[in-house]
Amino acid sequence: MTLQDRYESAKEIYAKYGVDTDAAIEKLKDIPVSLHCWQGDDVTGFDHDGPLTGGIQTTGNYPGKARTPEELMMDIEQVIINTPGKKKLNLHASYAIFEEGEFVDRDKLEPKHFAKWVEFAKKHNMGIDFNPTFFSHDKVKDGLTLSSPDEKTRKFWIDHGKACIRISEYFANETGIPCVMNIWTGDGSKDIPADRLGPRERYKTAIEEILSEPHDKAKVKPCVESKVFGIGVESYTVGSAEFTLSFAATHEGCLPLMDNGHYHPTEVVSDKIPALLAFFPEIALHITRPVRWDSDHVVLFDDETREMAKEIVRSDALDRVNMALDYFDASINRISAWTVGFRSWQKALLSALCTPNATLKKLQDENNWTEVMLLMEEVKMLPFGDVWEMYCEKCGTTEREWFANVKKYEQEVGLKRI
Ligand SMILES: [Mn+2]
Repeated sequence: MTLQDRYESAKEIYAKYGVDTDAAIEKLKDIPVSLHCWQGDDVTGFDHDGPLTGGIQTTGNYPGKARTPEELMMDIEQVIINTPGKKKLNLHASYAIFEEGEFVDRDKLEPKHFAKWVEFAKKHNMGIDFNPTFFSHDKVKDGLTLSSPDEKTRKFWIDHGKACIRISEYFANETGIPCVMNIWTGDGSKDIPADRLGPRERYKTAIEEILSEPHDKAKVKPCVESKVFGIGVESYTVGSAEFTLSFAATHEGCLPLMDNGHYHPTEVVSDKIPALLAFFPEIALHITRPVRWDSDHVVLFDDETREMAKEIVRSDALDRVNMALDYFDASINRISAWTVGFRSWQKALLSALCTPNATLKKLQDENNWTEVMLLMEEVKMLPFGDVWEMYCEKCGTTEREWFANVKKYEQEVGLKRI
């Protein structure tokens, strides 16, 4: 049986449930998902030699890590080839590219330091999202940046944030696509603080100062990302969930960003998505897979990933949720990790688009929970794999052969990086 035959059969089965698989495929093709550059080099970047700090950690030492901008771009191209779906490129400020012998600190970064990334993004028809990098730097003082009691430290990081606003606007101007700029810091303390309010008041003022940098709100979309705790920052996080959510709610144009690794293990972001959509015109997500903590495992096509995608689709909010991946695994082939994660989120979205959402909603409103359960279970057994394979083919990639490409690239390129 050819893929076309299998797809036609699947399409007929889905149609009986009121699902138009052709329409689902066409729709998903145009939905951008932001691909994070930092899976390729374990969040190292190009502007410093020190270790990764800020309460985050990569584990593993698989060979083939990208060491230069050129290598990282080559690797990203492999991910592009191996994955279906529209992409944006997600950069951290620490991935600035300097000319030979040139260096400026993060507070002095300029658009020109990202010109090569713009060229790369244009080559692949991608918009760019951006992140100031408030970690892995010697000006993180006593674990604090924007909330530091030291004015000089705070100013350095505020200036970094402002520089990033200017760079974000440059990305939007160059690509013609708005830039989502996310503010996350690992600010907090290992042990019980004596003052929880002071750092938060300083953090609030500092973010306000960053956002005071003139920018076109249609081009730059600033976000604030919360976190529950980090390694070495177990007792107190300045930018907690309540802090960032309240900040976004009270500052027009600022979006709340939820990272599903940044909550208590029994909390689910899938339930939080519609809660925020009831209030915010737009929200942002970092999609990851926490295993007991914010471990940033590779995203899989698992229950909570699917549930998050379902909530976005059911809420008819694909154009209101800025979706970005955020994970890094150094223990397995990095390009495979990148590819599996991106494909998993695509699968979750396509699967959500192939769910009889209108029927399920109607049953719920009629208080017919018996059939809600039955239909939800029934839908799980529909021939989704055939629809997925057709989607991959229509996007010019394959379900079955991509790993052969990864293995070949590893032999020819990755393993030679010693
Ligand atoms: Mn994140």
